Amino acid sequence: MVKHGKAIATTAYLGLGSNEGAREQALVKAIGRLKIHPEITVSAVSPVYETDPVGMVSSPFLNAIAAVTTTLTAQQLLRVLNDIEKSMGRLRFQGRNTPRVIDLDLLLFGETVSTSRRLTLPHPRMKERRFVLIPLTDLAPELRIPGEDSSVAFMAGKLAEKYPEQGVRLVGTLDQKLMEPL
Ligand code: PH2
Ligand code: MG
Ligand code: MG
Repeated sequence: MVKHGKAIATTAYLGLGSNEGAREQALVKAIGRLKIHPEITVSAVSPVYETDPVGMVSSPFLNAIAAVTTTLTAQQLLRVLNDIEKSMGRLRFQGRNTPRVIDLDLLLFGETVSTSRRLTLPHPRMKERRFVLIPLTDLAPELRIPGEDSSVAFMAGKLAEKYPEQGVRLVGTLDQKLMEPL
């Protein structure tokens, strides 16, 4: 977005998931593709967790969260995420909740609250997902999701009681792998 010649940067949080193939490599590759985008800066990447599938039957996921700043609009950023998914072999026609080499979800875009056919912000299911709120807490414990009264750290704690079946196990960080050439 360009206003009066100055680019306005927004902080966005992205959910990364993989439950098929070389899962960790897929996360690293996706982050690499975000990093090389001229209008996206990856400011932080959470630790990686292995998580039990929620709402689908599959082998476990690896999940992480990336914080980015971007001068793109939310719609443009979503388009970039979908393009990266496609470039990494994600097949859209397989439909919702099928195994995927990479899933990139736009969770939060600044304070934006919106409902459109293609994009709902904040992400409508993030509040019910330990695999989202736990890594998000690692990055920004005091963050408040627009429309919520409590911090993501507090909400993540509540989910442990509500959904004990949503197993989330810390694997480690991608720091070393993210420094290697693409
Ligand atoms: N993504 C889904 C549905 N279920 N479960 C886990 N553990 N991790 C995910 O990333 C995930 C899921 C839809 O995108
Ligand atoms: Mg998803
Ligand atoms: Mg998705």
